[in-house]
Amino acid sequence: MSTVAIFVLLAVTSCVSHAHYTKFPEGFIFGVATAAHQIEGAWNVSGKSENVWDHLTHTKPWMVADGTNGDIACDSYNRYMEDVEELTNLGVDFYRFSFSWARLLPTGRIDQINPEGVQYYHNLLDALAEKNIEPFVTLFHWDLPQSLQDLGGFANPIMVDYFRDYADFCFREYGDKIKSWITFNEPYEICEDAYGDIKKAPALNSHGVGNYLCSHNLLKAHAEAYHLYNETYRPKQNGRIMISINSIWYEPADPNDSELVALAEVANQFKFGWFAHPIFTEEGGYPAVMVENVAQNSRSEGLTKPRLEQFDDYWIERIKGTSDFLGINHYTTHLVTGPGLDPNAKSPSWWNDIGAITSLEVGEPTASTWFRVVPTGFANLLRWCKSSYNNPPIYITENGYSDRGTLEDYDRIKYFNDHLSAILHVINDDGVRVLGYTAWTLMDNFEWRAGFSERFGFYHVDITDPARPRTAKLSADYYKQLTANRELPQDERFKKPSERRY
Ligand code: GBH
Repeated sequence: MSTVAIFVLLAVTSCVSHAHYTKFPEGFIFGVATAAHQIEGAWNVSGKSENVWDHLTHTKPWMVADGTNGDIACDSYNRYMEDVEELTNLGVDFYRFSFSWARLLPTGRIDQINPEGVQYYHNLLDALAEKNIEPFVTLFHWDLPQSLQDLGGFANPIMVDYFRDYADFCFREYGDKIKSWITFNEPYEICEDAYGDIKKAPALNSHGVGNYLCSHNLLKAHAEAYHLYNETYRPKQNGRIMISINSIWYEPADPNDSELVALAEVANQFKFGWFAHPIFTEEGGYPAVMVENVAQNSRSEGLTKPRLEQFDDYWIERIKGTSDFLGINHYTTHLVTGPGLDPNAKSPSWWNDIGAITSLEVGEPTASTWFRVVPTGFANLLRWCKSSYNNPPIYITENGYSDRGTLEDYDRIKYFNDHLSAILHVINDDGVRVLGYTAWTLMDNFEWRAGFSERFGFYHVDITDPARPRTAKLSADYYKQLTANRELPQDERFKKPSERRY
């Protein structure tokens, strides 16, 4: 073979293996997300009752890094027309936002409906319709009415009924305006961070116990809402309904170490599989390794029954297949470095039930301690979802980057670009069915226990000013160009000055 031929061959193969995709497929949709408690404010006006985040931030203000809370937040309750203007500027196809349960149903039950709260979401939906922005509505993004928490919240099986009633109300009231529903945002974060730990409200710290009670009831509540929609509302309203599961993706620190590879798989089953396996597999129920590990640990703790109860056949069948799409929230990847008990883990706990040591020593840091930038992990997660869950249709329902709020947010742009590029790769090279992408988030907002100290927005929000002025960051321009051309923006001005070619 001549030198020229070899050169051509190399060029072609390298082209194939490192293809640089920029264009999104026909029909791929782009959106942006927020959550009620993080943006609305108006925490105690117009009939809204107290939710678990109001309660936590008012009774234990020191639990939020900068002492802020959601009392006013971005004031979206009063300024939703500004939100819509920003969405219009970004050129998004859809807006993912959440309903505040305590604003719609102040008792948490359907015995009291708050007309002002109901009107608020109608106004927002109508304003979106006017701009041709499709709503994707999350029913539950962490802000449980405190009165239901006082009954045990998701640790109490009655929540299955209460959540179904709340969903029923929302489908009936808004179903002709909303074609895309998300039941729960990040069930892991609800159950593990809020019931099993103190990372989220109500911060119960019932490690290894409350977290598993929660998952049991939450999965049933999700399934009941799905069936209700599917049987009663879908025939008339013609929409779709899904769940959004967050992944911290676990990679083995050494991909050639088979023990670490197996352990990372266990960690992914505990993290993502905990909620995905019951819904998205043929087999249904919790992942086998989870059931086994918890049963074994529970026995050695002297318990008479496992801390994680198994679903019976009725519930296995009832929960299976209850999501039209796999909704994935993704931010970061952690490394599994070895077997053993994490010295910081409580006992018993979800962590100890996994039995792995992890590390964050990978990728560039962000403003959040839990968060490093690892786009390759995102691609691996998506391929794993394809193979683990029989190639489901996928929506990325959150993905975004935290800094301290700079307007020239080149690192955020790079994060979006690298993660969008990972999506194009897995679509084109691996046949993963990603249908849409949601950036987190429209504007800097109340980042839970981090308050306003970590900022994820396309728009900067000045929280020292009562008017909450919003200023577009450079990333807003980037996203606008992306949605306009449906391809990765090539403009040099989106690169750091030092990295520009001219
Ligand atoms: C999402 O959660 C949420 O859906 C969204 O509301 C949020 O604003 C966004 O991400 C950005 O964080 O106590 O330091 O260990 C993402 C997953 C999991 C991120 C728990 C923060 C714990 C922080 N979250 N995590 S820490």
